[in-house]
Amino acid sequence: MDLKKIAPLAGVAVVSLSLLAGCGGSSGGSSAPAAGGSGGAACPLATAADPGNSEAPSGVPTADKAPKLTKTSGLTVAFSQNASNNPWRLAETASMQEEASKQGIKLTVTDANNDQSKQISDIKGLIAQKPDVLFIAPITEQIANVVKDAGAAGIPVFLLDRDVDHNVAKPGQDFVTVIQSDFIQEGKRAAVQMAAATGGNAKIIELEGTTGASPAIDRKKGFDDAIKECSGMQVVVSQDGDFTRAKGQSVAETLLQSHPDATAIYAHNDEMALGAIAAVKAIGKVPGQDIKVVSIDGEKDGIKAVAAGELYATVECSPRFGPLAFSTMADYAGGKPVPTLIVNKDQLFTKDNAAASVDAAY
Ligand code: GYE
Repeated sequence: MDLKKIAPLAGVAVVSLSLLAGCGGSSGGSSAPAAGGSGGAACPLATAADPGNSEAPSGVPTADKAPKLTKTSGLTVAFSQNASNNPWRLAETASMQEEASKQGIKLTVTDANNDQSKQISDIKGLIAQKPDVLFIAPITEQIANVVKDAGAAGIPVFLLDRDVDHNVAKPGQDFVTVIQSDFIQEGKRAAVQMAAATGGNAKIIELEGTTGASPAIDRKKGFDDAIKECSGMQVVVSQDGDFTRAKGQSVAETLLQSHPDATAIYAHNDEMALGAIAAVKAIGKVPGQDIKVVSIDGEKDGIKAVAAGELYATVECSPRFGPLAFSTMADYAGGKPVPTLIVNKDQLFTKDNAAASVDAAY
């Protein structure tokens, strides 16, 4: 959630939104004692506690100008999913379907196969069907125009897990709200784990999520900004791995070759981290020892890799949107004020809780 993207509606002071900048939690790193490895500069992050979730955003406007939802029963609801190529996406779709069926709501789901132009045509097709409500998990911020089209057609749109460009589609106006994790904070939490893993001395390969996707933009910002506190930590190269295991593996293979001095990998999701771990093994190095890996999501295979010591930590980003998505929709239908930004709370998986967390994971 980048401050720049929060379009202040109707005179809401930007200053009140500055709490969103990702400095939440109880214990930051700045007052922690200096650490640092062999001869490296002091790195306060290396001994900092997990900063935890950011504070709940305050001063967020409510969705007053978006299309209204007056129907409370017999709703037709559609969900434009951007891909089904990883456990996270499958868990999100399943969570939406479970909640819809619990409530006796028929949910139409489209799958864009990780293709932006397909998602745009999927949404155009759904607009033509005139559903009462449209949930969208945007592939990138660039699909804002078609989000705006849905709003202009009078359909209340709820964005799930990723945002769109607010210069084009205005929250609370063109769409009702976006429900997501605080990705900047996730990047910051990952940075603290990386500093702990490496003693604050690391040459890092960064595997970015899909270019233009809001979690890729914000996870990069949160991490890169946080490690500025530690001169011994540098991102030596950063490249798009498209949030997939296969691309994560092939990009990591190339970057490990071109940067043989790399000692760590920060991946914007577990799938890319798991691909990267395979790439590390392929060059005869030991993940968790020669190359420390940190990522985000908390999928089952990721948590297993933490338990096995191959992944140092994974910051949770929950895909289980169903209950909150449908309760937010019900609030909106019932005329309750709905904020234009709703932020999930997430935990952290480390070697201390990984084994015990595997069974409940997706
Ligand atoms: O981390 C990733 C998925 O948008 C928050 O997208 C989501 C991200 C999630 O493909 O694994």
